[in-house]
Parts: sequence; C-alpha cells; structure tokens
Amino acid sequence: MLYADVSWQPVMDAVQQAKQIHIVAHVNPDADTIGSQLALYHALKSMGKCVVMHNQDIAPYICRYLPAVDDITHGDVPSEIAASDLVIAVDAGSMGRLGMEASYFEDKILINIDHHASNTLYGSINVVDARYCATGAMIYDLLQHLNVPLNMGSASAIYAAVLTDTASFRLTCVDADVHRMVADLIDGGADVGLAAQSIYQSHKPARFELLKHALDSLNISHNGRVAWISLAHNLYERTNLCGEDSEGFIDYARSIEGVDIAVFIREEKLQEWKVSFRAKAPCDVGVVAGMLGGGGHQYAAGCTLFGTLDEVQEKIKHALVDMLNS
Ligand SMILES: [Mn+2]
Repeated sequence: MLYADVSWQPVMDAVQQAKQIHIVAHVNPDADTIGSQLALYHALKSMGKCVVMHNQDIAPYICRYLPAVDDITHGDVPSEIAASDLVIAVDAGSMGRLGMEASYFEDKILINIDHHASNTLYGSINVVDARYCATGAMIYDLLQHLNVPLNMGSASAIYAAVLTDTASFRLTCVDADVHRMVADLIDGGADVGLAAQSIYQSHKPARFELLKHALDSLNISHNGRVAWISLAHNLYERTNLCGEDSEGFIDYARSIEGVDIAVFIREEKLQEWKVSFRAKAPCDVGVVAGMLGGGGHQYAAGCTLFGTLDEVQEKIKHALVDMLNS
C-alpha cells in the first residue's frame, strides 16, 4: 500500500451496495485514466459485481493492448449503461472533464477518484490525493482495501497508468514505494516488454512528419528557461493525425539543459489551442495553468486558450511572469 491514511471506506460501502457500476474515464483519455478504469473493472468483476465502462472518447492506441479495452463503449450513453446506480470517475479533475451532461449523474452516486491537486471535488464521494503519482496507483491501494488480488488484467492496466503518468518513472514522485508497487504489478502479471513495445514503439510513421514540424517550431525564451513548441491545425490535417499522435512531443522541450518550463501549444480547432506545460523543479506549472483557466499538477498541467498563436503566447508569457521571478 502506498498511503495507508486514505479513507476508502465510503467507496467500499458504495461499491458493496451498488447494483450496477459505471466506470468512466475523462475526455481525450490518456493511459492513466484508461488504465485506472480497466484495473477497477477487472477487480470489481472478480468480486462478482455488475460493472460497465463507457467514455465520451475512444481509448488511445497506446492502450489497445490492455485486456478488456474492447469492452469500453464510447459516444452517447446507451440506456443499459444509464441504468447504473453508481458512477466511478477516474483521473478527471472536474465534472466537465467527463464530457457528459450533469443531469446524467442526478439519480446516481458519483465517486470521484483522482490525483490532480486542482480537482473540484464534484463527486458525492471524493477521494482526491495529489501525493499519488498516478490515479492508477490509487486504484492499486483501493484493490488492497477491497482485498482483491491483482490479476493479469488489473496489473497490466495499473502498470500502464503509472508508467505513463510518471514519464517512465522519471518524476520525483516516484519513490521506493512506487517501485515496490511496480514489483508487485510484475508479479501480478504485468508484462513490461509488451507495455514498452505497445506504448513507446508502436507509433505511426506519419507521427514523425509531425515531429519534424514540432521541432522546427522549437523556440527558447526567458534566458533559456522556457522552451516552446507549437503545431497548427493544418499540420494535423495534412498528416491525417490528431492530438494523441503528438503525445510526448513536449518532452523534447523539457529535456533541454537549463529549461525549467516546457510549453506545447497545439491547435485543436481553428484558433482553439490546447496548451500543455511541463516543469522541472522548483517551478509549479499547475499554478500557471490555473491562472489560465486550466489545471494539473506541479510538473504537468494544461489549459485551453483561444485566438491567434501570437495572442495565445502572449497570454502564457503573462501568466509565467510571477513563476519565473519567484
Ligand atoms: Mn493522471
């Protein structure tokens, strides 16, 4: 167990009483939210619970190898899923991140399990703890409370969640306990080689066309402390790719010597920009993203901004001033 002082009892009681449980991931899902969803699904199924998975958006291709990923439905909520009396949201910082009408949750208990410090506590039961390196690690602790042993499905899913959310175990939140958990996951059936191949070695060739453009846009400011990468919408159209295909590009910006903050600005729709921030200690980009209407953690955060690229960059520079002077 990573953190023994977390109160899981209300979650366990609600799970015990539920007739049908709907587990939901956030929009534009990453491997942490999908891994958490799948791990909980495998565990609750092994307890004999009736459990379904439904998300707004399709799972990213890096998750396609995970057991039961094809059991997740997406799009409009079918009536048999809407009949659930308990919803468990994983890794979503706000209700808006679930991409569903608030009315969907009115006749249901909503459990919110997340590790984002900016979480708005939108659930009827909230387990939010920013000490965790990934929501998948929270599910690992929950499974121990539920007394459900790991199986190949849950161990693989949690491993994918933790591997990706810690940037391959490179963040300072990765302590000895996290590695002890990983040892347990491998004993439980997580295949490290398959995970590496599926997550890091299965990219489409066109991704590298996009990467060329991204690296071409690389620009360093603030005496070498801030590195910027941007990609306009037409580049995605031209390469027939979408946001998930540029996942990880920001790490090139952060990997530069002397850079404290990396910024990746991606045009999702015309003049609508998804901004991602990555930091090295001691900068807190969660604060910067929060000032711009977004959220996240100290080392990884994001927001959405509107306007031309120049306008968006100006807004970001304005929000960075205090962080860089402190
Ligand atoms: Mn996460």
